[in-house]
Amino acid sequence: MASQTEELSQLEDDARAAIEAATTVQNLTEVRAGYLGRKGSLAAILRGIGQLEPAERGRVGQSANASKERIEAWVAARRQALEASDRSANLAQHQLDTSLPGAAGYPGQLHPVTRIEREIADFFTSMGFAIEDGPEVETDFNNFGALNFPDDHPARDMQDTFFVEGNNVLRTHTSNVQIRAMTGRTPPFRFVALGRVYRHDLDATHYPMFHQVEGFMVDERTSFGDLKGVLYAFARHLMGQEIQLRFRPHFFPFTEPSAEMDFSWQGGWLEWGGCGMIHPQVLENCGVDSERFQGFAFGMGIDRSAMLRFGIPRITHMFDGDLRILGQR
Ligand code: FA5
Repeated sequence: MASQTEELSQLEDDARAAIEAATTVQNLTEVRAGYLGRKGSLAAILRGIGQLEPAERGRVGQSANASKERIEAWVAARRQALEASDRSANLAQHQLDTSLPGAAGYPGQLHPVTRIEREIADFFTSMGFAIEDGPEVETDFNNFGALNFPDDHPARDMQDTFFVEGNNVLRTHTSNVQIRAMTGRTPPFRFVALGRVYRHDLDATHYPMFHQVEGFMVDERTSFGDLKGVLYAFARHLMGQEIQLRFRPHFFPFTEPSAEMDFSWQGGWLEWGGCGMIHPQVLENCGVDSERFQGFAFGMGIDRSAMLRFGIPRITHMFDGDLRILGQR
């Protein structure tokens, strides 16, 4: 009996020293296994209990259990101490310097087309034009018929139309707003309409979805001179005083006479838009007395104005989502 008790006491002393000496949690786990594991020193002592007098067995067993509990308690305390010091070492190593500046965010900004659109709206409202709106899915009548495009007239081919269900189209120009705004109203009035339009078209200066600004004014003494004055002022406001401009005669079924306007671009000319005096038949289609009133109208490409302003060589660049283009100031 005495020898087992001594053995246990020696084992506890050794275990305690080994536990205190453990420097890592892994190390501690190995030490614990050496004393308390199935093949450990305590198990070896317990295996010897069978040879003792029956009276002794209980007492030695109890002492062994008490030793085991003490050793477990020292292991748990040491583990806690080691884990805490691991955590502090970790924190010290990966210290967070809260005084450092944060990562720079990418500031959002408006699309070049939106910026030009807002400038255009400001310019025309300052000249007394009111802003009108119209739908992008439009009836064939408002997009073509009321604008004097006969049903089978080849002029409809001028605009590569996307047809949608029913007798509808994706509007090919903002001129549909002329019909909507004039019908039921009595002149004088001046309107601008800005928005998306769609055509089956794609190259460096054409895109299937693009933007136009439509402007029109109807009064008793409106002339082609007024139209030219407004367009020159508009172009210079948008593209600078130095911009070179030219008018060319053209044909549109809804204006008479009609013209196209170009601006200087990469050593040549780029078509900016169409214009003319509103055809008397279009005025009549909207219930406006064409004997008494005349009007002018124009429809200019906004995307092309943005290309000029921001030096963008291809229209597709504006819709590719490339931040080098979109991030320009
Ligand atoms: C028209 O759309 C007429 N509705 C303009 C008009 C209005 C004339 C009122 C008379 C009175 P046009 O098809 O030429 O016209 O287009 C006008 C402008 O839109 C073009 O000069 C060009 O700047 C722009 N544009 C036309 N197609 C595209 C396209 N696929 N991509 C980008 N811009 C385009």
